[in-house]
Amino acid sequence: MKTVFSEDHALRDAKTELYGGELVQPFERPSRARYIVDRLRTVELGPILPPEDHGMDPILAIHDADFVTFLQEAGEAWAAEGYKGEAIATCWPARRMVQKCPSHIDGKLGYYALAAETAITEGTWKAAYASAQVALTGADLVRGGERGAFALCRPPGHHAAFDMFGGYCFLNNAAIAAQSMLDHGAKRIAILDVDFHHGNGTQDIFYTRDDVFFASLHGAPEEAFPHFLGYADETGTGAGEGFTANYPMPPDTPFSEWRKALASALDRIAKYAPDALIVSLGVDTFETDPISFFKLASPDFTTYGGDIADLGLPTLFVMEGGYDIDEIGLNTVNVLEGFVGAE
Ligand code: OKP
Ligand code: ZN
Repeated sequence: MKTVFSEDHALRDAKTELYGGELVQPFERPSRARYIVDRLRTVELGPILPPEDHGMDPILAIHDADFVTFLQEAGEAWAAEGYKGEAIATCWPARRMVQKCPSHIDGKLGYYALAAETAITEGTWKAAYASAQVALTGADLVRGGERGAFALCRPPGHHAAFDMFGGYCFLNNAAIAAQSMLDHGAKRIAILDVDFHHGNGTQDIFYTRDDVFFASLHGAPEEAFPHFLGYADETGTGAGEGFTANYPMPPDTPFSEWRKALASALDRIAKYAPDALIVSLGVDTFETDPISFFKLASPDFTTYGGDIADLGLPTLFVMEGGYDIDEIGLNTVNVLEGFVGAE
């Protein structure tokens, strides 16, 4: 299987994340990608290719232009304010307040942020742009006839919506890849989100549409970030009614239970009969992930890679989360090896 990867990911290197009331080293850090690349090389999964530049159009096909401009300029505007730390949101247009974008950087951050943990820093835009290009190049590979491909995206994307960033995400790489496939002739695309966290951004982007089926397996919103989306009764609206499927699960969910939810999601996807599948691949379902609460073991990742392969669809894996960094290479590549081994 081919991997697409950009060294520009390393430009996303925030020093701080607001966590537990402290500013800590971000869980989402450059070494995550390095460990995955190391493992890809160790098992010789296949060539690792740089992305091709697809420009801004496919990004603007998914995201609000003013939001994208904000992402490009926020770091600078924050520094110009004379603030000493990294740019984080501290106020929001909450219930019964005006949903209008202010001009001050503090207001802009609150307007476009869905959470406060994610700082925008100097190199963030360049890394997010490269990450989207990695996903687009992966989409090209699958469109060009590859049975499977791996877009090693970093930063991740599934929390990013039309005009919101947060949860370590800025641009929605999986959504950008899906739209690119549709714009090149696909009729229907399915997105399967197996990251521990609900893919709120992806769901929101396609919620009213019937040309993208979205299924997510995740920690229940009562207990897990992003807390305000991902309930089982969210199934789509308008033309999109019935084209979203959510599988929220409680703390300590073991692989046996998780796999039942996967089987149900795969069954729904098979019935949808998409032209291709995009997997939002997060391995934070791992039993020792520091910020998550499912109980998958390393061999389980191989097993479910095989389950996904059994669908028989052209499949693009797009990297999302996973924070037990010592094991992130093993767990991620296990999924890909499970997929390849079942072909
Ligand atoms: C990004 B991805 C837990 C706080 C969670 C944000 C997590 C973002 C996850 N106490 N903070 O989906 O892996
Ligand atoms: Zn996650």
